[in-house]
Amino acid sequence: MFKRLSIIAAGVITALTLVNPLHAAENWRAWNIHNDGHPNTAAMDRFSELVEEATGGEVKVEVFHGGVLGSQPDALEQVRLGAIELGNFNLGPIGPMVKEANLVSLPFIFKSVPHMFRVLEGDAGTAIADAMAEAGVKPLAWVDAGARSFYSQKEINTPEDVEGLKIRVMNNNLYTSMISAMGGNPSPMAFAEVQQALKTGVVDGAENNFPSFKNVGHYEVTSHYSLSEHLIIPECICVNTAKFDGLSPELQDAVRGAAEEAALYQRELWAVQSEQARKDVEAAGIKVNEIADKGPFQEAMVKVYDEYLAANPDMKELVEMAQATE
Ligand code: GTR
Repeated sequence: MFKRLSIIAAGVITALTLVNPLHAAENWRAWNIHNDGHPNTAAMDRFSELVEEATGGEVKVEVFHGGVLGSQPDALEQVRLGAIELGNFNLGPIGPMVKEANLVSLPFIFKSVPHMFRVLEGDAGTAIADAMAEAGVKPLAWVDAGARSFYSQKEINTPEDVEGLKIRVMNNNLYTSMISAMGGNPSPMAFAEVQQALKTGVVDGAENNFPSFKNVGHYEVTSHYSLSEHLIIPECICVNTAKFDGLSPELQDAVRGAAEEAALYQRELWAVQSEQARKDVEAAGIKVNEIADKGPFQEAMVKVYDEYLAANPDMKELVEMAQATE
């Protein structure tokens, strides 16, 4: 009896599979930490449209904005495990799970955003992408996140100005070392908690780019943004490796193409909107100060590099590759 039923069931499933060309439709969920008004939110929405178009609806991506699917480290773990398929991730919190990705979290490793992209497009970028894919978080395209600078109630011009300040950092030991090397007190914390922590004085300052500084209201609870530009950290549109590898080669190309196009769109939006975010926070009363000489900040980081490379000698090659990239 059971055997007959299962033969019938198998027959029905086979028939459905043949008749229904949509049997393989993939419905993917994507994590995005940002809200409306941030360039990455618009770019991720565009990505979702592009994927649907390019795959003829065989792959659909629903983007969840505002970090509602969890904090960044949690969401990364979920993508790694395949519980969430995709995300727009910052490479900072990827460092603790993928050693190679930590290259981008070394302060002042990149001379500029274009330099950062040139490194990513070279062998160092390939090594990072391969290691990420191996860990289950495969980058489909790289996204701009500008440079990160300090903000607090105090103008910062030298590393000594950071001394004694409690500064929120993302979850990565390189950032705690970076703040400690300036005599500050690092406080790793989820992005969603930072505004309240700044407001109540749990931390004295934080560091980020202009769009994030503006989008989640950090500028409402600080007064100075000091252009230290100590970190230039790229972001990715990243997918669970197994899910991506499970697609046909045609669908893989379509999804990758959509991510590349969305990333180019993001870079255009970023250029315009990060300028605008700066103007907006200045109009709201934030004092933005240039730092004439970043040399002392870079000198303070020598210790961070030395300790990091002593503990991770296998990262020397990637560091040298980045430094040798024109
Ligand atoms: C933003 C970045 C987010 C998140 C955040 C943070 O600039 O886009 O992914 O990393 O910074 O500071 O936690």
